[in-house]
Amino acid sequence: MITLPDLPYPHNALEPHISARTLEFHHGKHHQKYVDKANKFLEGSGLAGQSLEEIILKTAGDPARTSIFNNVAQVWNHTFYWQCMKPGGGGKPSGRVAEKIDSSFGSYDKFVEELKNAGTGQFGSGWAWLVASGDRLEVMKTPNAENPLHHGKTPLLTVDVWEHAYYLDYQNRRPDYLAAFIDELINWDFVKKNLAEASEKEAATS
Ligand code: MN3
Repeated sequence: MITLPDLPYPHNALEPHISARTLEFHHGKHHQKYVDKANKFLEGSGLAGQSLEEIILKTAGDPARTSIFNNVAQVWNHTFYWQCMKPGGGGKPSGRVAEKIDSSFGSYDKFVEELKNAGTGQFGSGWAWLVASGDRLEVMKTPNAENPLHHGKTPLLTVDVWEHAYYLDYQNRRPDYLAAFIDELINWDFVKKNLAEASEKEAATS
Protein backbone atom coordinates (compact mmCIF):
# COMPACT_ATOMS: atom_id res chain seq x y z
CA MET A 1 0.00 0.00 0.00
CA ILE A 2 1.19 3.45 -0.89
CA THR A 3 0.43 5.96 1.86
CA LEU A 4 0.30 9.76 1.86
CA PRO A 5 3.44 11.16 3.48
CA ASP A 6 3.00 14.05 5.91
CA LEU A 7 3.97 17.50 4.70
CA PRO A 8 7.46 18.33 6.02
CA TYR A 9 6.04 21.56 7.59
CA PRO A 10 2.71 22.90 8.90
CA HIS A 11 0.11 24.02 6.34
CA ASN A 12 0.71 27.71 7.05
CA ALA A 13 4.53 27.48 7.00
CA LEU A 14 4.95 28.79 3.45
CA GLU A 15 2.68 31.83 3.84
CA PRO A 16 2.38 34.42 2.41
CA HIS A 17 3.87 32.81 -0.72
CA ILE A 18 1.71 29.67 -0.67
CA SER A 19 -1.37 29.77 1.55
CA ALA A 20 -2.48 27.16 4.08
CA ARG A 21 -5.65 26.76 2.01
CA THR A 22 -3.62 25.85 -1.10
CA LEU A 23 -1.56 23.29 0.84
CA GLU A 24 -4.66 21.82 2.50
CA PHE A 25 -6.21 21.18 -0.92
CA HIS A 26 -3.01 20.34 -2.75
CA HIS A 27 -1.72 17.86 -0.17
CA GLY A 28 -4.95 16.73 1.50
CA LYS A 29 -7.10 16.39 -1.64
CA HIS A 30 -4.92 16.23 -4.79
CA HIS A 31 -1.94 14.27 -3.46
CA GLN A 32 -4.27 12.03 -1.43
CA LYS A 33 -6.33 11.28 -4.55
CA TYR A 34 -3.23 10.21 -6.48
CA VAL A 35 -2.34 7.88 -3.58
CA ASP A 36 -5.84 6.37 -3.52
CA LYS A 37 -6.00 5.90 -7.29
CA ALA A 38 -2.47 4.48 -7.44
CA ASN A 39 -3.45 1.83 -4.87
CA LYS A 40 -6.63 1.05 -6.77
CA PHE A 41 -4.87 0.64 -10.13
CA LEU A 42 -1.97 -1.32 -8.62
CA GLU A 43 -4.32 -3.97 -7.27
CA GLY A 44 -3.76 -7.16 -9.24
CA SER A 45 -1.12 -5.50 -11.46
CA GLY A 46 1.79 -7.52 -10.10
CA LEU A 47 3.54 -4.27 -9.24
CA ALA A 48 2.09 -3.60 -5.78
CA GLY A 49 4.74 -3.51 -3.08
CA GLN A 50 7.53 -2.33 -5.39
CA SER A 51 9.10 1.08 -4.86
CA LEU A 52 7.54 4.08 -6.57
CA GLU A 53 10.71 4.50 -8.65
CA GLU A 54 10.59 0.90 -9.87
CA ILE A 55 6.93 1.19 -10.81
CA ILE A 56 7.59 4.47 -12.67
CA LEU A 57 10.43 2.93 -14.68
CA LYS A 58 8.44 -0.22 -15.47
CA THR A 59 5.23 1.53 -16.60
CA ALA A 60 6.54 4.67 -18.38
CA GLY A 61 5.54 4.69 -22.03
CA ASP A 62 3.35 1.58 -21.70
CA PRO A 63 -0.09 2.50 -23.06
CA ALA A 64 -1.67 -0.42 -21.20
CA ARG A 65 -0.47 0.92 -17.86
CA THR A 66 -1.01 4.66 -18.25
CA SER A 67 -3.31 4.88 -15.22
CA ILE A 68 -0.75 3.23 -12.96
CA PHE A 69 2.06 5.40 -14.32
CA ASN A 70 0.14 8.66 -14.04
CA ASN A 71 -0.97 8.15 -10.46
CA VAL A 72 2.25 6.62 -9.10
CA ALA A 73 4.40 9.27 -10.79
CA GLN A 74 2.16 12.01 -9.40
CA VAL A 75 2.56 10.52 -5.89
CA TRP A 76 6.35 10.58 -6.35
CA ASN A 77 6.40 14.06 -7.91
CA HIS A 78 4.35 15.64 -5.10
CA THR A 79 6.34 13.96 -2.32
CA PHE A 80 9.48 15.34 -3.97
CA TYR A 81 7.97 18.81 -4.52
CA TRP A 82 7.03 19.32 -0.83
CA GLN A 83 10.64 18.72 0.12
CA CYS A 84 11.85 21.26 -2.48
CA MET A 85 10.38 24.08 -0.37
CA LYS A 86 10.91 25.42 3.13
CA PRO A 87 9.98 28.55 5.05
CA GLY A 88 12.68 31.19 4.55
CA GLY A 89 14.17 29.38 1.57
CA GLY A 90 14.97 30.58 -1.92
CA GLY A 91 17.55 32.99 -3.25
CA LYS A 92 21.05 32.17 -4.33
CA PRO A 93 22.51 28.86 -3.13
CA SER A 94 26.10 28.48 -1.94
CA GLY A 95 28.83 25.84 -1.98
CA ARG A 96 28.80 22.91 -4.35
CA VAL A 97 25.29 23.55 -5.69
CA ALA A 98 26.27 27.12 -6.60
CA GLU A 99 29.47 25.91 -8.31
CA LYS A 100 27.54 23.34 -10.33
CA ILE A 101 24.93 25.90 -11.35
CA ASP A 102 27.66 28.33 -12.46
CA SER A 103 29.56 25.70 -14.45
CA SER A 104 26.39 24.30 -16.08
CA PHE A 105 24.40 27.48 -16.82
CA GLY A 106 27.04 30.24 -16.71
CA SER A 107 25.47 31.99 -13.72
CA TYR A 108 22.70 31.77 -11.14
CA ASP A 109 20.72 34.39 -13.10
CA LYS A 110 20.89 32.27 -16.25
CA PHE A 111 19.64 29.26 -14.28
CA VAL A 112 16.74 31.31 -12.90
CA GLU A 113 15.86 32.48 -16.41
CA GLU A 114 15.86 28.89 -17.71
CA LEU A 115 13.75 27.60 -14.81
CA LYS A 116 11.22 30.42 -15.27
CA ASN A 117 11.09 29.76 -19.02
CA ALA A 118 10.54 26.05 -18.41
CA GLY A 119 7.78 26.75 -15.88
CA THR A 120 5.93 29.34 -17.91
CA GLY A 121 6.60 27.52 -21.19
CA GLN A 122 5.06 24.23 -20.05
CA PHE A 123 1.75 24.40 -21.92
CA GLY A 124 -1.06 23.18 -19.66
CA SER A 125 -0.24 20.99 -16.66
CA GLY A 126 3.20 19.74 -15.72
CA TRP A 127 6.43 20.29 -13.88
CA ALA A 128 9.70 22.24 -14.26
CA TRP A 129 12.87 20.56 -12.98
CA LEU A 130 16.54 20.99 -12.20
CA VAL A 131 18.19 17.65 -12.95
CA ALA A 132 21.62 16.06 -12.96
CA SER A 133 22.54 14.52 -16.30
CA GLY A 134 25.99 12.94 -16.22
CA ASP A 135 28.18 15.52 -14.50
CA ARG A 136 26.11 18.50 -15.65
CA LEU A 137 22.94 20.13 -14.40
CA GLU A 138 20.05 20.84 -16.76
CA VAL A 139 16.63 22.44 -16.58
CA MET A 140 13.77 20.50 -18.14
CA LYS A 141 9.99 20.56 -18.21
CA THR A 142 7.61 17.60 -18.30
CA PRO A 143 3.89 17.45 -19.11
CA ASN A 144 1.27 15.99 -16.75
CA ALA A 145 2.72 13.22 -14.54
CA GLU A 146 6.00 12.68 -16.39
CA ASN A 147 9.22 12.96 -14.47
CA PRO A 148 12.93 12.88 -15.30
CA LEU A 149 13.62 9.40 -13.88
CA HIS A 150 12.43 7.63 -17.00
CA HIS A 151 14.43 10.02 -19.16
CA GLY A 152 17.61 8.81 -17.44
CA LYS A 153 18.06 12.03 -15.45
CA THR A 154 18.24 12.51 -11.70
CA PRO A 155 15.78 15.05 -10.26
CA LEU A 156 17.34 17.63 -7.94
CA LEU A 157 14.50 20.17 -7.69
CA THR A 158 10.97 20.53 -9.03
CA VAL A 159 8.20 23.07 -9.15
CA ASP A 160 4.61 22.00 -9.76
CA VAL A 161 3.05 24.16 -12.48
CA TRP A 162 -0.38 22.50 -12.51
CA GLU A 163 -2.96 25.24 -11.89
CA HIS A 164 -4.01 23.60 -8.61
CA ALA A 165 -0.55 24.48 -7.23
CA TYR A 166 -1.07 28.24 -7.46
CA TYR A 167 -4.55 29.21 -8.63
CA LEU A 168 -6.01 30.04 -5.19
CA ASP A 169 -3.07 32.34 -4.42
CA TYR A 170 -2.06 33.71 -7.82
CA GLN A 171 -5.02 32.94 -10.14
CA ASN A 172 -3.56 32.94 -13.68
CA ARG A 173 -0.27 34.59 -12.69
CA ARG A 174 2.00 31.56 -13.02
CA PRO A 175 5.13 33.77 -13.42
CA ASP A 176 4.48 35.38 -9.99
CA TYR A 177 4.16 31.94 -8.37
CA LEU A 178 7.42 30.85 -10.03
CA ALA A 179 9.18 34.01 -8.84
CA ALA A 180 8.00 33.42 -5.25
CA PHE A 181 9.08 29.77 -5.43
CA ILE A 182 12.57 30.75 -6.64
CA ASP A 183 13.12 33.81 -4.43
CA GLU A 184 11.41 32.70 -1.20
CA LEU A 185 10.86 28.95 -1.03
CA ILE A 186 13.53 26.71 -2.61
CA ASN A 187 15.04 24.32 -0.08
CA TRP A 188 18.65 24.32 -1.28
CA ASP A 189 19.66 21.85 1.47
CA PHE A 190 17.41 19.28 -0.18
CA VAL A 191 18.94 20.06 -3.61
CA LYS A 192 22.41 19.69 -2.09
CA LYS A 193 21.52 16.28 -0.66
CA ASN A 194 20.09 15.14 -4.01
CA LEU A 195 23.18 16.39 -5.85
CA ALA A 196 25.50 14.50 -3.47
CA GLU A 197 23.51 11.30 -4.04
CA ALA A 198 23.52 11.85 -7.83
CA SER A 199 27.30 12.35 -7.78
CA GLU A 200 27.82 9.15 -5.78
CA LYS A 201 25.65 7.22 -8.21
CA GLU A 202 27.51 8.72 -11.18
CA ALA A 203 30.90 7.82 -9.63
CA ALA A 204 29.74 4.25 -8.94
CA THR A 205 28.60 3.64 -12.53
CA SER A 206 31.36 5.39 -14.49
MN1 MN3 B 1 0.11 19.21 -7.86
